[in-house]
Amino acid sequence: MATERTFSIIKPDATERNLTGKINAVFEDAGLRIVGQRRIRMTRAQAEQFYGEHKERPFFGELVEFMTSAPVVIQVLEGENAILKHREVMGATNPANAAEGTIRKLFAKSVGENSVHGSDGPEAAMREIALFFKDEEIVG
Ligand code: 3AN
Repeated sequence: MATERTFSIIKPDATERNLTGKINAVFEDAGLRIVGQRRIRMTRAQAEQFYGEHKERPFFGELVEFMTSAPVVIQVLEGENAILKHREVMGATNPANAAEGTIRKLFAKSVGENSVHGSDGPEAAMREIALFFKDEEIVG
């Protein structure tokens, strides 16, 4: 298995409820190392670009509003098989379908306000990391 990096966002519904530390503990307990991290207020332009693949979906406007409504914590996570491991600990997009013990089962409020984002594959991970981090901000 290869060491991988993936991109993570702790979303507004989670930062507003002071859940950053609890979510980071889940990542670290799963063997994911936080090698880059910054708290930002996402701009509308950043959110629209980041979620560009969903722009025709009915929830796009709501998603951009939500992601810009409060600070988010953007992260680069590193570890063996990090992309899949991260998706596993996040749980299903809709918390109603998320497995016991996953972050979305524990914390998500709804399918939209679902506490965390994680890249869905190696290409997305590279693209998403490059959108938000300079190389020197990632210290492995
Ligand atoms: P995931 O984040 O699990 O990869 P995607 O890529 O299908 O899920 O969706 C991206 C984001 O869009 C989700 N994290 C969620 O915030 C939002 N979203 C997805 N489906 C819906 C929906 N039916 N209603 C509202 N927001 C949604």
